[in-house]
Amino acid sequence: MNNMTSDQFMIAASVVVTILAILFITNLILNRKKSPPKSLPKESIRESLIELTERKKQEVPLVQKTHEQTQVVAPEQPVKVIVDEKKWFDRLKGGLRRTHSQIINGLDEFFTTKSDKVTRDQTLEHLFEILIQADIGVKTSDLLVEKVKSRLTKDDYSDPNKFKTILKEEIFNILSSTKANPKGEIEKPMLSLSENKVPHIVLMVGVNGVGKTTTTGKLAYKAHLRGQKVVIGAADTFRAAAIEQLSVWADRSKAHMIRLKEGADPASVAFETVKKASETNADVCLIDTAGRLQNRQDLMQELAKIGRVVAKENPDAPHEVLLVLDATTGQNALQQAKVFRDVVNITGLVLTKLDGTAKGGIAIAIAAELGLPIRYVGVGESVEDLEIFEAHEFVSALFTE
Ligand SMILES: Nc1nc2c(ncn2[C@@H]2O[C@H](COP(=O)(O)OP(=O)(O)O)[C@@H](O)[C@H]2O)c(=O)[nH]1
Ligand SMILES: [Mg+2]
Repeated sequence: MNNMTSDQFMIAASVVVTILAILFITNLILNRKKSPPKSLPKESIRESLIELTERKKQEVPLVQKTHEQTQVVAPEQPVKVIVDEKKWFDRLKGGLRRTHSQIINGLDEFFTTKSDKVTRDQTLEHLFEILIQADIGVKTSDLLVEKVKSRLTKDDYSDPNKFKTILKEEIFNILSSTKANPKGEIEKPMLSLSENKVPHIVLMVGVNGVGKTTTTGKLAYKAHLRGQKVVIGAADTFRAAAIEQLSVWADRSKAHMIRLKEGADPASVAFETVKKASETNADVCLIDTAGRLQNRQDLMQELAKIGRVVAKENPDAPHEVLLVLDATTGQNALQQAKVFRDVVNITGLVLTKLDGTAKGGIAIAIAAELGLPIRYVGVGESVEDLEIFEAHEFVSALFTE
């Protein structure tokens, strides 16, 4: 009896332990299902994104502090000229691949994984986050979200294609609203030169490393291919290597290049260049300037001086002042544009290195916030990787699979 009781006790104890274990495991599973997704509250995501965007603006110095800190391409690095037959649209599309992925794949992913419980406001909030991550900036992302919201019907909220179509149209509207330069002229820079504008004088400005010299070289080569006579000025006199880098392009473009010794006054180079262009009836005159200046005051003085001496030789000049911006610096490029705009009369922008970034949305922020026309976009180092910016082409390349 005693034995029986002991066995029964053992059986009862194991049953109790098993039941407790089952209850414990079930409780664990239920709790996990009930617990909310590990995400920040809505406001906090938005705030942290805004804070991150603001912080990034400050990451890259506006102007380089010292010349030793700078990285300029080595002159011995071969200049890529003709690579293959790939059409410009494919190059642009390839260059924008990462930005495309950021925006379009981001939207697709959201729509395929979102549950029915996601509200319309949450959907719009998610769109905002995607736009911010593509460096469209807080102001322009808000603007786009508002536009999208005002055009969507209730049923559209579960249709990613509706979002994409409206977004594409609104981005196109922003990018195409900056067509004319401040003088309202030169729709196609350097292609539609009028008789009284010859030589067409272009000043290239921007901080160090953004791609000024490369762009000057590419523009010179393109002008040469069109049969135009080009004179180039190496007004970045900080380093002999920078002058050599430009001379490689000048040789390829059969262009005459004005160079003075390292450390010479950049304004003297600019003056000689414009003079030479006039004397030799050149069609195009490109002046490459330095980006590594100590501070805003230096920048202002140097660019103002260059402007003055150029105007002395030709009162209409410079006909174009192209500010070169590196798309990989995102929001900082916007800051640079604001500073240069205060210093010099920028007529257009060149946005380089779109191939190296998922933040190509900066093009949209720049167009929306500054209203300055983007003249050229660069998607690589070879000459075919730079072309005239066309809003419809850019938007198609960005949205096409
Ligand atoms: N990936 C890529 N690199 C570029 C582009 N444009 C210029 N670069 C590179 O950026 C670096 C700096 O260019 P550089 O013309 O010397 O800049 P600068 O200091 O403004 O004159 C060089 O290595 C260029 O080859 C572009 O559109 N895409
Ligand atoms: Mg340079």
